[in-house]
Amino acid sequence: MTVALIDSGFGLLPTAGWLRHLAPELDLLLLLDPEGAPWGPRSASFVTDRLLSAAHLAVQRGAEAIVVPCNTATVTAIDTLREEFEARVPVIGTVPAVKPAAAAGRNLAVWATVRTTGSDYQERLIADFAGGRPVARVACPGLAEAIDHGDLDAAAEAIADAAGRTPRDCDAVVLGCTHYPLVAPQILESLPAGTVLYDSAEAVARQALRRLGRTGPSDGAPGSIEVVLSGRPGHLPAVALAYPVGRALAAAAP
Ligand code: DGN
Repeated sequence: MTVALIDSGFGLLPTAGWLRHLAPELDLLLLLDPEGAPWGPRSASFVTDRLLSAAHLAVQRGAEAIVVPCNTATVTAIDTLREEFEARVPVIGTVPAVKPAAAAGRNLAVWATVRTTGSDYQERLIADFAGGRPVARVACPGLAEAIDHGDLDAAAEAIADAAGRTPRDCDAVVLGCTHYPLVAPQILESLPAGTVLYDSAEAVARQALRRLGRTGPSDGAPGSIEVVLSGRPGHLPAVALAYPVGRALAAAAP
């Protein structure tokens, strides 16, 4: 069974890592869009077009579920994607983990791309789940791009800038962009000691397995990992190896 994961870039790696960990027998089709990245600062129609064309390719290649480990794409176009595909395959999106962070009674900041930060979707999420607590919205321009380029100096600059705009009384930061867990240690270093990070990767992987009816223990031989880059077959780009989950997935790819 093939599960497709679609993101502009390496943000799909943490969710792919969880799927591999929880259900190693699944075949994973990783669709990255280096030609169109970054999606965070783009228009809604641009992001929607890139997402739909990747999803069409995924279904042509036999994907039996479409996972979108990308908050930007989800808040922009998940309804359109569902209208087009949900009758054929389950479609699983990703939104910032505001709900579990607020349920833990924390003072939150949500770090995300410019598009997610300005979205009505994120505002509804906060209104519905933050229980009236103040939530700081912190856009992190440049951070996802720096991660995709393996440019840890540029990432450090973007992180320091976002940390400087995060209120000091926040004791939890929700990583509302799937790229950011790849630099979680650097983010934690930039924040006051004791700050807790929340991300959605494990929950999204578990939701995908539930939608596929796979709730029991895994069995069978490890599945394949295939990479497609903006419509062309490819390998996981070498800079993915800058991140532990990238190295693990590259090593697991047959
Ligand atoms: N990984 C995407 C997200 O979760 O919003 C953002 C990617 C980007 O291209 N900026």
